[in-house]
Amino acid sequence: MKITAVIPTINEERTIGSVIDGLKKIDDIEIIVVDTHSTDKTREIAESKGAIVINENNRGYGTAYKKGIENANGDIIVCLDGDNTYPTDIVKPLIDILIMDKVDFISCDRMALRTQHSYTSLHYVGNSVLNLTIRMLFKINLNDSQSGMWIFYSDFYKKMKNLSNGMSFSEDIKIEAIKLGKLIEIPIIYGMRITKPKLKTWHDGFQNLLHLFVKRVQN
Ligand SMILES: Nc1nc2c(ncn2[C@@H]2O[C@H](COP(=O)(O)OP(=O)(O)OP(=O)(O)O)[C@@H](O)[C@H]2O)c(=O)[nH]1
Ligand SMILES: [Mg+2]
Repeated sequence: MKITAVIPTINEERTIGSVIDGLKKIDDIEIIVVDTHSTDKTREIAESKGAIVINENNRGYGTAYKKGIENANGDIIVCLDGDNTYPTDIVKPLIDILIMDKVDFISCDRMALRTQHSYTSLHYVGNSVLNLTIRMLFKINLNDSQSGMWIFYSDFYKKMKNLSNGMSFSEDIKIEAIKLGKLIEIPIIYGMRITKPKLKTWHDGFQNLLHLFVKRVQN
């Protein structure tokens, strides 16, 4: 099966190279970097390492992922950040599990193995509130509703609707996956971000919370 990795980026020059190098340990992997207005060397580094770089002019984490996944040729898609916080070494075993366990979607869980070092108490509380809200509104149990590393079949993704263009894409894709098929969460070791996050913890956290209520009313 052909594998495509999709990585959204804005100014990730310090880390994008390591993420790509880690992913290249998988034979014949296609790596797509969807970049929005980086003013540093993110695009040049990604291209020099053999990734396909797509420019997306419109801001939005979800917008970037939609563009990247649309352009992917893989049967299986791997999604992760360009900040080198998610482990690339685990991608290969996760692909094996996706196939052997006959599931449609794997979401990586940062909570089970979390350390104070890489995942702050504020993030933990925020994530827990969002997990609880999802449980109440959609009757869905997730350990890490905000995780940004997933592995799934491209044909499965094509069935999904109602995916947000913003940071809420991350909760939307899991809710859709559970609605349409079988999702499992697998614990991973989350690393520390060494550069400035694009996420605005309070702003995006509340936005993601509000989004869940709007989604509940609309669906
Ligand atoms: N193309 C594109 N990439 C984005 C956008 N917003 C965020 N990203 C990238 O998406 C990934 C996730 O953003 P992060 O800032 O790491 O968000 P996060 O992981 O929730 O927050 P941290 O835990 O602080 O890292 C990173 O690789 C960003 O560079 C966007 O609007 N467009
Ligand atoms: Mg990140």
